[in-house]
Amino acid sequence: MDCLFCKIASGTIPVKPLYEDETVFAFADIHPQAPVHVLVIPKVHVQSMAQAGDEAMLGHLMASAARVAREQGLENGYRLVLNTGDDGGQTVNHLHVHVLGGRHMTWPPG
Ligand code: IU
Repeated sequence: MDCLFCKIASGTIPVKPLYEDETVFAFADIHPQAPVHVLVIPKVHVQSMAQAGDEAMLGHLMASAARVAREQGLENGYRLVLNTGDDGGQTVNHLHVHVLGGRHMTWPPG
């Protein structure tokens, strides 16, 4: 499958891991929107939350995002974002959690 994030997760495209275990991979976003901007992805290909049915995988993905936030020193808070589909602003069709922090976030999102 021609999926950029699958290639990153498998090491076909070498990217420095900020966290990695058997099922997830975390790396710095190439266009950071905050002082800390990390993407946490499942190693298995899932297009988006709309296709995600594996609750154990989703639970581990979210726990890993919180772990990354902790390890990045975001003790003052952070934002987790899962853009889903066209209206959600998703541009890469491999499920990913944005971990954003290091500045105060505003609401509503754009
Ligand atoms: P989105 O939620 O699908 O819009 O987020 C995709 C993110 O992937 C976005 O923040 C990009 O900057 C990021 N990204 C990346 O880190 N490396 C890449 O090679 C590509 C996109 I293409």
